[in-house]
Amino acid sequence: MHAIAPAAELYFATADVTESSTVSSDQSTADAIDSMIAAGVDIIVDDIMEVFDTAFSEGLSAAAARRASEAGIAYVVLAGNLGFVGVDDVDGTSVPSDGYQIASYTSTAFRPAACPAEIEADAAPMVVQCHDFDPGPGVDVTQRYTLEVRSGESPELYSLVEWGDQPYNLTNTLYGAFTDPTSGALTDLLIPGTTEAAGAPLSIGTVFGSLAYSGPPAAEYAGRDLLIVRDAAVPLTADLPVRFQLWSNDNPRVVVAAEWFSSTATDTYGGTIVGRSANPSSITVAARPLYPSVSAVCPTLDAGLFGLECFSSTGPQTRYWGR
Ligand SMILES: [Ca+2]
Ligand SMILES: [Ca+2]
Repeated sequence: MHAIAPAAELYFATADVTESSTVSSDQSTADAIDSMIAAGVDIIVDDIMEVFDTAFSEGLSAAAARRASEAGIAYVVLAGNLGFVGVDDVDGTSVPSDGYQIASYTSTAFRPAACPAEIEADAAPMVVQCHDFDPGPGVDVTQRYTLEVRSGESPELYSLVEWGDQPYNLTNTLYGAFTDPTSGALTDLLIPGTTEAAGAPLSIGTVFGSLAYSGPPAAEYAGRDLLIVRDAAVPLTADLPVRFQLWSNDNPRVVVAAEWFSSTATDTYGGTIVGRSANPSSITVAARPLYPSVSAVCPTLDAGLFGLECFSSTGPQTRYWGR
C-alpha cells in the first residue's frame, strides 16, 4: 500500500470475526467501518469475510459500508471465495451440473410440501413442512449434493439457511437438514435460534463431518440430500424468500455436483455476493489465481490473461430492501 501511494496516511482497523458469533461479528465489522469514517479516511479497503452479511435485509456492517459511501469514501470490498463450480464428471460419469455455480440456492418463496417420515419424526412434536425444490408442477423436497471425499480429508463445511424475516423480528422458524439418500437417515442439521445467531433469520451449522474418509487414495463419492424445513404452526401469509448457502473457503471443494442447478424466474442458483459486497455503492473486487495449485480446482488460465478464480463469489443477487 505504501509503495503504491507513498504520501498517503494509512489507517488500519480489524473486526472480531468468528463463525461462532455471527451477530457480534457483524457489529464488530460495523464498528471498524464507523471508526474509519470518524477518522476521515478517503478510501476503505475491506478484506473481511463475515458470515452475517445477510441477503434479505441490510445487516449492521452493510449499513456501515453504505454510510461510508454516502460520506464520500470509496468503499472497496472483497467479493470472497465462496463459489462452488460443478465438476465435469463424478467418478468418470459426466454430470448435468458441470460448470454451473452451485454454492447457493435462493427461492422467492418457500413452497410447502410434505416432509419425509425421518424429518417429521426428528422434528416431533413440532409439525413441519419441507420446501419443494421443483419450481414446476412436480414436487421434490430434496436437493441432492454429490460430495468428493479423499483419504485424509475431513469435510466440514459451514452452511446456512436464511429466510426473509427481519432480524430481531422473526415470525418464522426454518432450518436445514441433510439426509443420507440411501438410508434416509438424518446426518446433519442447521440449527435455528442458537446464541450465535439469536434473533437472526438464520440457521447455521457445520455439515458433512461424518464423511471423514480413511480408505484408499481414490476418492469416495457420497450423496447428501438437503431439505429446507419450516415450522408449520405459523401460517404462511405471504411469499417467504428462502436461501441456502455452502459457506466455505476450503479447497479442493468437497461438493462437486447438485441435482438442481438451473435458475428459473423464481429460483436462483450460485449467487454468493451479499451484504457489503452487494451494496451498489461498493466497489467489489474478485481475485485472479495467485498460486499454481489453483489449477487443480479451476481450469488452467492463460498466464497472459487476467481471468478470475473459478471459485470467486458471484451473483446474481436480489435486494429485498430499499435505498
Ligand atoms: Ca413444484
Ligand atoms: Ca431430489
